[in-house]
Amino acid sequence: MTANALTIPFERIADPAVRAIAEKVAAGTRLTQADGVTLFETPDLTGVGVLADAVNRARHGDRVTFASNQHINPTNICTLRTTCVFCGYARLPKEAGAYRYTLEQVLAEAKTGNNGMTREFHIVGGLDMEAGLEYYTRMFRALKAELPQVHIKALTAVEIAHIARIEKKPWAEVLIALREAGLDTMPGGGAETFSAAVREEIARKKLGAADYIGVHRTAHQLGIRSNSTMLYGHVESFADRMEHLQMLRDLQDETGGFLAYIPLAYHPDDNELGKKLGRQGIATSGVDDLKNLAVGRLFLDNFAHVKSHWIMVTPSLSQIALHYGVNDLEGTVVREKIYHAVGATTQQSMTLDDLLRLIRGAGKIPAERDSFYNVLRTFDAGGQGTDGGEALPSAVRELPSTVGA
Ligand code: V47
Ligand code: SF4
Repeated sequence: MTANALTIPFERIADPAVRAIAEKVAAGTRLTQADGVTLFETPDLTGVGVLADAVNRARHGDRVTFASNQHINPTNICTLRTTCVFCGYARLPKEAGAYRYTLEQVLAEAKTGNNGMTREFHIVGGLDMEAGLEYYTRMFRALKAELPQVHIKALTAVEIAHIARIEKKPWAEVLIALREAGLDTMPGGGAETFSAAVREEIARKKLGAADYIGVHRTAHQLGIRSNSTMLYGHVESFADRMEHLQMLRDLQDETGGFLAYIPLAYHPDDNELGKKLGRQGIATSGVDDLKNLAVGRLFLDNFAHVKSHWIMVTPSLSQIALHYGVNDLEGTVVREKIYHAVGATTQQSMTLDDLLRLIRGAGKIPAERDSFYNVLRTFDAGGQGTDGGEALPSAVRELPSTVGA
């Protein structure tokens, strides 16, 4: 789905090693893991950026999409609370601050966000022994009964494997039951960094890389599409990052089931790993954030969408990232909890006006999308949405300018 011809401004690439990679991109040759390491190592950030931008423009032109979504975190109780040392969100069952929403609480929260205009619920939580298949199937059925138009993107591969273990059922059976109850797609969380040595250090006991890939493969085979992530900026090496991206690219070659890639910047506050690394208050660098997005765009040549998560890297950096290969922004998220538990100081939601200003400020054209990345409406310079060709529900035509809480 190429929108434009690929035009690489070679004259803006200073480092000969990056130029050599640009030649490969121009020739349609796939990048290797070693190429990815070179892109991470080079001081030529601009060179990496213009290359990723050229590839992104060829696919998407100047269009930048976003979705109107709402995060719901139904439980923070998690059996891995003491071994995922980078996580500040989880609690043990009897620990202060532990919570598990009742069905009524989930429904109440679902109805509060976005003035009723939410198109997607993003539902993730801890590995809670009391939150099995019944807890989630009842939740999804009730959400679909109350808000049938809302897409349910829920449960990471790690949560699916946890439910399967509790229920003593294969992953496929769990996924089929959840889909029957209303699950539409899966988020990409839980991947962290796939390297076994890194996992041993930051996420001991967590589902391993092969099983993370295995759950996504099973979902894709059942027709359930999913996202993919990588947590970066902790103890991993550039080679670890590239091994991770290789596994994602390989599965995408096999199934084509991934919708998007979202690199997640590690936040060091209020978690054991941040203390151990002496990194309290020191988040990832802007250069590394941009490199992760750009390398994702260049190496994952079989992924259509690369998303920047403004909650994690700030809206300002996400805006700049629109010139480093990014074509999608995490949307009008309502009440994000997970990153705010570990030091994210960004706001917890963004209004539609703010999002439009941010995208236009980068010289791009904002467009609202659905959860499968179909464009619903494109915004012209005057701020009004124009239909993307499909019939839109009347509620969308009347979307208020403030969609955040
Ligand atoms: O897997 C936990 C990350 C993830 C920290 O699929 C942390 O559309 C940084 O995956 N610093 C869950 N990150 C969230 C997630 C996600 C987010 C937005 C969109 C999508 C999508 C998926 O949050 C976890 C973990 O990698 N996380 N702790 C931390 N200290
Ligand atoms: Fe639990 Fe996920 Fe936090 Fe690990 S990252 S402790 S699995 S909530």
